[in-house]
Parts: sequence; C-alpha cells; structure tokens
Amino acid sequence: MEKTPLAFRTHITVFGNTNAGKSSLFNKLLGQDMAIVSDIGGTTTDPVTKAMELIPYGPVALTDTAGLGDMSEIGEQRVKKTAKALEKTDFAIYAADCTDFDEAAYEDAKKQFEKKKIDHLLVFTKTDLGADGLKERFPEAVFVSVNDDASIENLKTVLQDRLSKTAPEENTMIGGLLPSGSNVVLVIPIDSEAPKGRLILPQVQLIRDCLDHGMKCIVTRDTELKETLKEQKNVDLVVTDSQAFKFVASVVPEEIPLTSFSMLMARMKGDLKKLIEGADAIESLKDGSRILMAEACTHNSSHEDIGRVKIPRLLRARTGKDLTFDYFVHQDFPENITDYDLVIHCGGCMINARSMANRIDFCLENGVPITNYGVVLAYVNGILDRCGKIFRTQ
Ligand SMILES: Nc1nc2c(ncn2[C@@H]2O[C@H](COP(=O)(O)OP(=O)(O)O)[C@@H](O)[C@H]2O)c(=O)[nH]1
Ligand code: SF4
Ligand SMILES: [Mg+2]
Repeated sequence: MEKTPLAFRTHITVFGNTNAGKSSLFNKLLGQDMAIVSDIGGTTTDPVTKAMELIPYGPVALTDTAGLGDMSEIGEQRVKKTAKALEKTDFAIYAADCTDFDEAAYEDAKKQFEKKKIDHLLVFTKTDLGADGLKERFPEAVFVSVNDDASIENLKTVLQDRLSKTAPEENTMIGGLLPSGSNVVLVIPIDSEAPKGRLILPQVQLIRDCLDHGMKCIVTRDTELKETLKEQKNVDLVVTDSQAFKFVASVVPEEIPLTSFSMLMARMKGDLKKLIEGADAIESLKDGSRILMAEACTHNSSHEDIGRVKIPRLLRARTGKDLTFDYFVHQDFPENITDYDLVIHCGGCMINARSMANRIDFCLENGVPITNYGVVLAYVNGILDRCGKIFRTQ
C-alpha cells in the first residue's frame, strides 16, 4: 500500500478548532499513534500527512492540521499552514467537539471549503461526553468517540460513500488519448543527468499507465530511436523526454504524433490547455521582465540543469531580452507573485492535481500567465504545435 505515491492519493484533511479532537481522530483512523494528542491547546504545529488504505475505496492521504481558529501569535503561523493544507485537499473532515461546538468557526470553515469547491463532512467528536441535541440539528453529520471503535468504523463507511461520489477524475497520463492495443514508443535519454540505476517517476508512471490501458510500449534511448522506428511497423505515438525534443522531432516522421512526458503529466493534472496558452506570454517578454521558476520538490537534481541553465539560455536566445529568473523550490507556492511577468512551473509530478490546479488558478487570478517546463521546451524548439496536436484531436 505504501507504494502508491502521495501525488496519486485522494487527499483527506482533518480541520477543526484546537482541541476539537482532530489528532485523536486522525490516529484512530490510521490505527497508529502519529500525531501528538494533547489536552493543552494547539500542540500539533505542522500538518502531518500519512498514507492509508481505505478499503475498498483505495489509497488516500490523510492530513492532520493545527486548529483553524487559534489566533495567538504562533497560532497565526499555524493558521497559515492550515490554509496551505487546504490547497491540496480533495475532501475535508471538519471535526467539532460535541461538548463545545463553535458554530461560527464551523460556518467560517464551511465558507472556505465552498470557496475552494472542496466537499466536506461534519464529524462531531467526543460523543461519549454527550451530544446534546446535535444529532437532531445535524442529521447529515457523523458522531464519533475515540473510545467507541464502532463509531470510527461507521465514519470510515460514510467517508467511503462520500468519496466515491466526489472522487477526482481518473489519474491517467495516456488513458483516453489512444485506443487499447496502440503502440507507444518512449524515448528516455540515458545521459549524465539520468539518475543512476533507475527511471524517474513520470517515466515509470507512463509505462504503468500504458499497461493499465492495454497499450504496448517500447522503451528506447534517443540513440536507438532511428533503429527502433525502422523496426516497428505501426507506431501510434512517440513520447520523449523534453530535453531531447529537437533531436527526436527531427527523427520522427511528421505523420507520427509526438509529445513529451511533461505534456502528458500536465494533461493528467488537467490544465494543459491553460499551460499552453501561458506560453504565448513568452512573445511579450521585455528587457527586465521577471520570470518565476517554480519547482515543487528539491529531490530531483536532474532538473537543475533544465530550470537553471537550459530554459534561461533558450528563452534569452529566443526573445533577445535581458530576463531575470527567480527560483522557488518548495512544496508550497509563493504567496506574492504579482511582480512576475510569467511563471514557469516544473512538471509537478510530486504534487496532486488539486494543488496544480490551485497554483494555475492562483496565477491567473493574479493576472500572471503560467506555463511549464515541458511546454516551454516544446515552444522554444518550435514544436509546441506538433506536440499539442494529439490533445486537440480528443
Ligand atoms: N472523552 C473524549 N476525549 C477525547 C476524544 N477525542 C479527543 N479527546 C481529548 O480531547 C483533547 C484534545 O484532543 P486532540 O486530539 O489533541 O485535539 P486537536 O487539538 O483537535 O488535535 C485530548 O485531551 C483528547 O484526549 C473523545 O472521543 N472522547
Ligand atoms: S515535482 Fe517538479 S521538481 Fe519535483 S521531480 Fe517532479 S517535476 Fe521535478
Ligand atoms: Mg492536534
């Protein structure tokens, strides 16, 4: 079960006031002691995320947060972190203490969920201490006590039922693009930037995704691509690492559709169209324009070269302008982006679709166009039209 990457799991977050019993509930759901449970208000400082299997629904990621309503000075920091947790939430559990129900706080949280279009479930905790008329007032809510295992099991059942109704779209990079039985050639250069002894996540994901959808995939290096294409009678799609675009585009005949891992990744995150539109902003860059390069994780050093060297060099050459590049390498997204003329995001393989969609919307709401590494590489190589064709015929 630990094998499903976090980015592929439905993200459930437990919100609620300090001391509402969130951490106790989180532990009970997981069946282990992960979050700190305390009767001193506000002990959980950082949101804690754990993977769990909700049988039979499937793999989920459960996050415990600090209180939404804690306004002490450090509390403010916590509230900010909780707001960040909202960005990745697919489904919210709002925990409310039966013996101390803060209806105003619940109404406020409900507004935040609605604003972000996040479905939620109201869960009253500590029912062993009495639930005073709440069951009648909130017939849709679930009532639990950590001292009553049956109530937790009931919560899991209700949760599954709700999740199956609000489940995010199927996570697929290639499903629906081509019929089953199609032949897909994957081009993976093995150069100094390739991690030793393994493939990177988008490559592994795509191989699995082809298998899941009954497609045959042939994996080759760029150096053997010509030979591979000669040997294969029917090739329905070539997918290449963006770094090898130029060479691959010159080798693959025009009639064979071509795209990249990062474009398929962006398609899975659901916003490829907006990212392609974002690339238009490249033409309006001027001397002194500022570009934010956003990478969602630090652990893949093979991107350093693309983000720090290749893209800046290619964009300066393409536009002939004196451009400034800033880097933001973090799981979170910067709060202020209005100084930027363009945001270029990494492939986002380590964050979920909800986070990616929120980042894109955030940029667009602030009037800043956003695109991604793969789209920019296709653009500067003059093959964005060709690489986007397969998505337009859907
Ligand atoms: N009686 C009772 N106490 C609970 C229950 N759930 C949590 N508590 C207690 O409420 C206090 C706050 O719980 P905690 O989980 O740390 O709350 P959080 O601040 O929302 O994470 C702790 O003393 C818990 O032991 C419950 O179902 N019944
Ligand atoms: S999340 Fe971004 S920076 Fe991290 S490995 Fe994926 S594409 Fe690279
Ligand atoms: Mg807590």
